[in-house]
Amino acid sequence: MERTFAMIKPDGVRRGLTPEILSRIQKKGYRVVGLKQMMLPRETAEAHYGEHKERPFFGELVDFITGGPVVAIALEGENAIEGWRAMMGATNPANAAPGTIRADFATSVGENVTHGSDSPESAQRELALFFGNGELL
Ligand code: ABT
Ligand code: MG
Repeated sequence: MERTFAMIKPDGVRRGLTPEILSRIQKKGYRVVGLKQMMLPRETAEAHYGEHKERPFFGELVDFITGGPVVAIALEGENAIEGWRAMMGATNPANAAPGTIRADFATSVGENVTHGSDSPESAQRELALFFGNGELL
């Protein structure tokens, strides 16, 4: 069993995709062990995307992710980190495989509907950033 951090980004929430995405998670069989809709404080967003601090798109990225409510989700399941990334598809929707969330719904690299941790280290770091002690089942 593995845990990962998933997030529905502001574009996904704004477009009413939350039920569709939760439905896909449920059909896949992952257990939702944490769930909340929230506005991201700027400090949390900057910490979350810390690895991209020096990239030219960092400011835009933080503006986007703090620009509306997100849905933070903690998932548990076998191979959940890779499995959830596979369900999302490639970062750039133009390269995302058919049937993935990004192929079906994302409009651009910057607004790509969902997030998923990319390694066990990221998953642990991001779960701790978004969920406090006692918030996870
Ligand atoms: P995240 O789930 O947001 O981390 O996306 P993913 O891991 O698939 O992709 P990475 B490489 O981590 O991108 C993080 C965010 O930065 C955006 N981005 C990325 C750009 O806007 N331009 C770029 O050239 C690149 C490489 C896409 C991701 N986010 N959002 N939202
Ligand atoms: Mg990433």
